[in-house]
Amino acid sequence: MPGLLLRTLRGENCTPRPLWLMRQAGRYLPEYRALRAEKGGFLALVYDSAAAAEITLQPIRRFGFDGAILFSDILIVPYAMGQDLEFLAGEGPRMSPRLVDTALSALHAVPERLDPIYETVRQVKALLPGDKTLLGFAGSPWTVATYMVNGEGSRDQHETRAMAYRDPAAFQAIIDAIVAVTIGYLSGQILAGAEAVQLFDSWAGSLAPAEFERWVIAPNAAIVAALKQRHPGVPVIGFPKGAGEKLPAYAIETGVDTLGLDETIDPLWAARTLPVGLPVQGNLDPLLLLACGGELEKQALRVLDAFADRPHVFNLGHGIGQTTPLEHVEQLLAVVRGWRG
Ligand code: 1CP
Repeated sequence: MPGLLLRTLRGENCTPRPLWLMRQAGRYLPEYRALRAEKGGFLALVYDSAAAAEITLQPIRRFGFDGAILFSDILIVPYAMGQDLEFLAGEGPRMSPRLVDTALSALHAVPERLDPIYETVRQVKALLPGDKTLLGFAGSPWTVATYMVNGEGSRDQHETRAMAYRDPAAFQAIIDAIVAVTIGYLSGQILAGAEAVQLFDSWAGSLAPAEFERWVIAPNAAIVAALKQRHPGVPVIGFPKGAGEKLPAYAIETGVDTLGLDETIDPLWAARTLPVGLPVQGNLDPLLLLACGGELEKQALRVLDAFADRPHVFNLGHGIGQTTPLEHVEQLLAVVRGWRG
């Protein structure tokens, strides 16, 4: 029988609630820091399939989470589209050439850069217990485009939003190219063993409503439709961070199976407003895992109670903080595992 997480993503209201944490494989884990120190930089880890598979499995072994998310990054797609990619310690990703000043057609695609990621998926799948769900992922086109255009992260995605207004045809071509590669990439992950996939749209919140329709909803809808055709029955989780009041339109128009909610969303508002029966994922503030104590339990229960009437995957509203004490994760697990509705 499929595990709790996969059943929930398929629309079953399961108790206890399945849980996993965004960025669950990473620097808050001593076993991750040890392997990273041994192997070198982040990209070296991603491209060492055995190491990446081990890192994917570390949080499952330690905490027994219901989902294992592939250890990789959303920027592997632009890397395969021909941009150079580096992760600078303490500063984050740098990509070149930047599409703000170089045409998309100047890039030479290197699709082989996706192959080691599929190998990681195969290795994890071979080792993962059958009641755990293997999650693949990709960035959503808008979020990936913000890095491709600007060459690095930015506070308000200024360069990319400006380009989309200034030259919508050129920007549409970038989005269309990312959509095409992302469909192939997620499909490849599914063929290699991913049982569900998540689309991370971390910067969806920076767009005005008409731009949100065009650059967030439309490309995600295209990806979901293509995946549904190729892999019916494989759930897609959409996580449009910062989408706020645009969430119902996003859920209905993209056709995602499960909607990821960030911590700025009031769970009671979401429970009232989102389509009846739509599975949701989220949305505890990751900062509460630093604070711990009574407030952690109270807020986790508030999230759990709010979504009692629909399928719910417990998660954070965004990635777990690097300095999170492991005991606090244990405390959260006990609260979620103990909840019976
Ligand atoms: O120094 C290190 O150890 C590298 C830090 C790191 C890690 C652990 C980066 C660099 N990426 C990752 C892994 C990662 N990234 C995963 C692995 C699986 C897991 O969740 O455990 C996933 C799903 C991502 C997704 C990702 N990468 C997103 C979307 C989610 C989010 O956090 O908003 C984004 C925006 C990125 C880009 C990226 N990669 C890395 C950094 C530091 C960033 C952010 C850059 C910025 O601030 O703009």
